[in-house]
Amino acid sequence: MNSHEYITQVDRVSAHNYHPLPVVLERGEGAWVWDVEGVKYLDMLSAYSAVNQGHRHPRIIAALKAQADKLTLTSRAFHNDQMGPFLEDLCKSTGFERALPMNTGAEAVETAIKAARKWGYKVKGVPEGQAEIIVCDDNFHGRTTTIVGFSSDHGSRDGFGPFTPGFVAIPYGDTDALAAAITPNTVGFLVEPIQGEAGVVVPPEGFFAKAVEICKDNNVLLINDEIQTGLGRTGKLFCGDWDGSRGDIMIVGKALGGGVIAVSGILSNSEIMDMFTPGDHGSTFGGNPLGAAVGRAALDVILEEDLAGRSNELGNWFMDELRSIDSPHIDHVRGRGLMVGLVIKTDSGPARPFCEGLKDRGILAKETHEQVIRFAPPLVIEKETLEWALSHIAEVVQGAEVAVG
Ligand code: IF1
Repeated sequence: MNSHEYITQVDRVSAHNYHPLPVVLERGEGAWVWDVEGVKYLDMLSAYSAVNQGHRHPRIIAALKAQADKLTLTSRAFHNDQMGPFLEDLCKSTGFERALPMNTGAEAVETAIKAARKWGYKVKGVPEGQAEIIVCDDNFHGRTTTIVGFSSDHGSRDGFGPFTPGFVAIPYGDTDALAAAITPNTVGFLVEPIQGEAGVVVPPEGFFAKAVEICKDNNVLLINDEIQTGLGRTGKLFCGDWDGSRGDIMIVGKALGGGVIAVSGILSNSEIMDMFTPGDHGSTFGGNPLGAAVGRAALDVILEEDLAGRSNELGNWFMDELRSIDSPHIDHVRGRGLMVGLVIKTDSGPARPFCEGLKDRGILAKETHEQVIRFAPPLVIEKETLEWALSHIAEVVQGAEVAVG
C-alpha cells in the first residue's frame, strides 16, 4: 500500500481524534525516519519528547531484545528481577527516595494526584473529601476524565463531563495568584516547568524559586510534571534543575521508555510514597520487566551520553540561529535546550502551512496552538543536521512557498 492508501485506511477504521501531517512512517534511526515510499525525513518532534535518545538507540534495543528473550510481564502480584534495579537507578540519578512505576504519562499524573490527596488527608489533616489541588491555565497533563476536567482547553474537555471536583486554576507563572489560591485544604500545586502544549511557554524568571517557597511555607506539595521537559530535553536532566524545583512529587514519562515502550512513574520521598498501601493503587503493566529493562537502558543513555549537556549547547545555538533569521512572519523564538517554539505572527496566518512546507522539504515538525511551530528533535541529533534543517527552516519561514492570507 502507498501512503495515501494507509491514510485512507486509518480514516475508515479508526476514530478521527487527530489531524496528523500526511506522512506514513515505516522506519527510524537516530534523528531520521523514512516513509513507506522510502522518503527520508528529519524528525523534529521526537514523539513529543518521547524519543530523546533517538529512534532505535542500539543500547536500548539491545536491552529490549535481551529482556524479551527472558521475561516480559508478571503483573505486580509477583516480584520480578528488573523493577528494583531500574527504580534504584532512577532514584539515584534523581535524588528521590522512592519511585512508583506506571506506563503512560496520564497514569502517572493520576498517581501523583492520588498521593497528594491521601497525604493531605493523612498527614496535613485536610477534612475528608475537601482536598484541593491548584493547576495552571493552559495546562496539559493528559487525557483522563479527571485530568481533562481541569484543562482550560475546550477541545480537550468539551463533551466529556461531568468532571472531578477539587481543582482550582491560576494563571501560569503568577506567584501572587498561587499564594492567593491556597486555602487550608490545598494539598498540591500541579505544574509543568515549561508548558508544552500551550506552545512552549517558559515561565517568568524566578517563578519556580518563589513557587517552591510558597508551597513550603503553606505545607503544599509541589507536583512537578516533567513528563515532556524531563530527561535532558531542556538542557538539564530535569527542567526543575534550572531553579532548584524538582518538586515534592516529580512525574516522569515519555523518554523514560526510550522511544520504545510506555514507561512512566512518580518520584517522591518515603513519607509521601508510604501513603500507598496494598490494594489502593496499581497497574497491570506498571513495573513490568520489559519496561523496566528498557527504562534502565533509556536512563543510562541519557546520563552516559550527556544528552542534557548536548541539548543545552545545541539548543542555545539553534535558538540563536532561529532568532537571526530575517523573516516578516516570525514573531519570536522561545524555549530551553532543544525544546523550542517558533511563534508565527498572527497576521501571517497559522503555523500549519509552514509545517506542511517543512514536510515537503524533509523536516517533520508539528504546530501547536495555531501560531507555534515546535522544534524538539532527538537529543542525539548532529550539529550538521541542525545546520541543514536551519537552512530549510529559514527558507520556509521566509515564506517562499507558503500562501499567506
Ligand atoms: C497526545 C500535547 C505534548 C504531557 C505532559 C502529561 C502528558 C503529556 C506535560 C500525558 C502528554 C502529549 C500527549 C500527546 C501529545 C503530547 C503533547 F501536545 F498534547 F500536549 F507533548 F505537548 N504531561 N503530552 O505533555 O502523557 O498520557 O500521553 O503518556 O497526542 O495526546 P501520556
